[in-house]
This record gives sequence, structure tokens and C-alpha cells, in this order.
Amino acid sequence: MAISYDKIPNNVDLNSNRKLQKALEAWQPSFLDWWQDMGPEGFQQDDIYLRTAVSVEANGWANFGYVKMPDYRWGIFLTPPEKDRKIGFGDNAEMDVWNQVPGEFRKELRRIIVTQCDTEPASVEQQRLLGKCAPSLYDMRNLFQVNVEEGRHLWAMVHILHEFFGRDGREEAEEMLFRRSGNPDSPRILDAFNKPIEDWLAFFCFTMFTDRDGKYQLGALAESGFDPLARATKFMLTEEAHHLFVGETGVGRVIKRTTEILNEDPHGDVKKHGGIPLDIIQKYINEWYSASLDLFGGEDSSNAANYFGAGLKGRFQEMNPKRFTEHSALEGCYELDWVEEGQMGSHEIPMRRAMNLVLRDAYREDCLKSLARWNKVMEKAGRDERFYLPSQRFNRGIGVYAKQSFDPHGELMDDKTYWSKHVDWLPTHEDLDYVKSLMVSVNEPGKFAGWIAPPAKGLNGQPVDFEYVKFHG
Ligand code: BYC
Ligand code: FE
Ligand code: FE
Repeated sequence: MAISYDKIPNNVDLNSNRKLQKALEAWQPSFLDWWQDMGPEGFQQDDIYLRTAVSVEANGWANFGYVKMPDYRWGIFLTPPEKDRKIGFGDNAEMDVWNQVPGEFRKELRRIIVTQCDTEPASVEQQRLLGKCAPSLYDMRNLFQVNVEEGRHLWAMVHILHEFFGRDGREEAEEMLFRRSGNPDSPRILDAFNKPIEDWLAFFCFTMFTDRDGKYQLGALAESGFDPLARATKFMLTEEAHHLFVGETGVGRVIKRTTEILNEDPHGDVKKHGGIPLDIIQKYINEWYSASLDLFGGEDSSNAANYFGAGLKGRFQEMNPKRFTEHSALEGCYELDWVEEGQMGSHEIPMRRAMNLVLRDAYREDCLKSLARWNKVMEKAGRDERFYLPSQRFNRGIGVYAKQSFDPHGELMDDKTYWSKHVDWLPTHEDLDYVKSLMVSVNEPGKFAGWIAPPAKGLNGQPVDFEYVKFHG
């Protein structure tokens, strides 16, 4: 597919669709205004060593080079269409995929796409102050890489809204630049995208756990029978891998640094040496993992059943025969324990209604792999402590466990005991203040703040002490 480098880089032949081109070119200045207002504060005139998506080829899809963020070439890229692709699952399985919005599912598709789209600018807003206290140029560059790519994901979804949803789509696209993360009057749609991210450990936990929800939701949408959505999300996943890398290795490097301090100081006073104590790291894991579980929606969901039945949203790797051989999900139930009338008891959720849960289980397994790598860091350092993922019942705001008192092992307890102990499980104000107190900007190539270890290697074959950001301000 030919790439066009007009005002808006694209491989969707924007030139041949004047109306769409004009609509997107009209939206572009609003996007840039939003970026100036709500994108990274400061650093807009500096040269950042960034990768830019320039094609959809598996090798060579990205270009690395110095870019000023406002000049970033946010483009619209869909993976090439698969010839004669059929819907893979649900009631419409085996039918041709849709290249236009099927009228009977318009409302559902719009809702899914709007929800997906809204998270992208939200995350940029949440992270906008972090550049000022980056622990190194390497990390600062990674933050901005994630930010510009979330900006591109916004473009990817706005393109679909504009091309396929007419006036409604254009209005939704305007709304994307109007809602604000954490604003009580016009908040972002999903809760985790309204939480403040005020320190770098929170940023790493967010990219580890919340971007990973993105991986699974995008994976489910990449199976969609609405082909433009499947193709857009598939390409978004290419960029997403780096966001997850930033998160996992970021937390891993914090852990590594803490073990160094612990091993140097026989009294193990991590704070005295400006590190982040292991128990605070665990509390951050608990907080961001549980908040991210909420992003999967309710365990028993008629919305999820409808999306699956219609062929709009599948399971993760739905068409991988090692994962699934049966694609109707009309039989079987998901058994789950929850509280009803004060008692824990077993319940059966018909499989289609349990699709959020099925997706979430795949997500949990993926998270556990990262946990195992973090624990390897502990093991290598000769430490006996281990990190864990809390139970899916702990600290939930959505679904059957919402607002109930479960400890991180998933044991139900009375509210009073829960509230007396929750300072041991979730970051306290004191913890947050302490972590914030460590956030100082380190701007010299190859230097790192004292609470985080350097990465094992630099980016794109560059050394760790490469000048990832060149300041002009
Ligand atoms: N917060 O049937 P239910 C990413 C509402 S991340 C607030 O259980 P459903 C990224 C729900 O709206 C990926 N409200 O839920 C990461 C419904 O409300 P109504 C984002 C919530 O619809 C980092 C009610 O509760 N993509 O890309 O099955 C950086 C019952 O809902 C929440 C997507 O999410 C919540 N967490 O599931 C940048 C994919 N959860 O109708 C980017 C698209 C539920 O009763 N979204 N509710 O008023 C979806 O597929 C679904 O909307 C959800 C929710 C899975 C999110
Ligand atoms: Fe994204
Ligand atoms: Fe991401």
C-alpha cells in the first residue's frame, strides 16, 4: 500500500477522499492546540530522539531521528487488508467482514471505538508533568515516545470516527479534545484514566499494567469483523510493545536499585539512601493492577456478550487454534465466586457474558510473566522477598467485587479490619509524598537518579549515555 506524506501521513489513500481529507485537516489544528495545552509541559522546542511510524512493513515500519514534538508526523496507518477475510466468531462467523459500519451494530461499534479512543489522549494528559522530573534523558525520551504514540492512536481512532460515523463521528472527535483527565465536569470515560500520575513509579506501573490492558483490548478489537477497526488496532499493537517494555523494565530497574541499596546497607534503610522501599513498590503494584482490572468491565456483562455475538470484539488471539478452536461460545459457563446476601458463593456466568473475564484472565497471565522477571531480579540480588499480584477481588471499583472488603489474598473481611489494614496494601499519603520527594530531574547524558538503576542497554542500538534529548530552551 502506498504511503502518502501529505499534511497527514497515511496509507488509506486520503487524497482520493476529499471530504474525509478536509474533515481530518480541519481537526488537525485542534489536535495541535490540544497537544500544546495538554501534552507534555515544556520540552516542546527540544529535539527528542523519537521513532516515527512511517509504514506498516514488519521490518522498517519506524524511523528514528531527532524531532521536536509538535513536528511529529502523526499518521494514519492500517495493516493491509487480508484477502477474503471472514468474521471469525459469534453469530455472524464465516460471513464476509464489514468494510462499512453494519447498521444494526452502529451504536455498539461507536461506543467501543469512542471508549478506546478516549483513553489515548487521556494518558497523555495524565503524564504531562513527568518530563520535568525525569530520572534520565533515556527515560525522558521514553516518556515522550509513549506520549506521541498515544497521540497517534488518537489519530487512528479519530480517522475511523470521521470516515465511518458521519456527523456523529465528527462530534465524537471534537469531544476527544474536550474531555480532560481528572476533570470533575468532563472527565475521561474510564476511571483509571482519571487517576493522577504524579511520579515515575506510577508512570512505570501505568505503562506496565494499564497499557497492558490496552494490549488486550486492542488484541480483542484486532479480531473484529469490522475490518477497518481490526486493521487499525493491529498496527497500534506494534507500537504498544515498547510502552509495555518501558513499564516492565522501569519497575524492574527500580527494584534493582533498591536491592543494591539493601545489599550495601546491613540495616536496610532504603529511604536513608534515597531508594524506594520494596513494600512501597508492592503497594504501587497493588494499586495499578487493581485499577487496571477495572478496565475490563463487569465479570458478567451483557455488553460483552453482545459484542462477541455480533462479531465486533473477540477474545485475545481468537483465531489462534492453540488458544481457541470453538468460536461461538454458546455453550459452557464460567464459574466464579462472589458475595450474594452476605455470603461467598459459586455462580455460573454463561460463556458469552463472561468475555470480559476471559480477556482479563489472559491479561493476568501476561502480568504474571513480568512479575516472575521482577522476582528474578530479587533472586539474582540474593534477596528472599518476592513481589506478588493481588487477588482479582482486591480493591475493585467495577464488577461483582466492587466496593467490598477483600484483602490482597482475596479473603473477605469486615470493613473495619479492612480499613485498619489497607495502609499496608495501598500507597498512603506518606508513601506518595516520599516517592514524590525523590523526583528530581537528571538531565546529563548517561546519568540516572539515585532511586533507579540504568537500563541494560540503550535504545535502537545507541549507548545508554546517548544524548536522547537535546535542549534548546
Ligand atoms: N470505568 O457491561 P459492563 C488503552 C461501565 S486501554 C467506568 O461491565 P463493558 C490505553 C460501562 O460503561 C484500552 N465505567 O462493561 C492504555 C457500563 O455502563 P452503563 C481501552 C465502566 O461495556 C494506556 C457499566 O459499567 N479500550 O488503550 O462490557 C494508555 C457496565 O459495564 C468501567 C477499551 O476499553 C470502567 N472501568 O466493558 C493509552 C476497549 N467498566 O452502560 C491507552 C473498548 C465498565 O451501565 N471498551 N463501566 O452506563 C470496551 O470494550 C468496554 O467498554 C469495556 C467495559 C471493556 C471498557
Ligand atoms: Fe494507545
Ligand atoms: Fe500505550
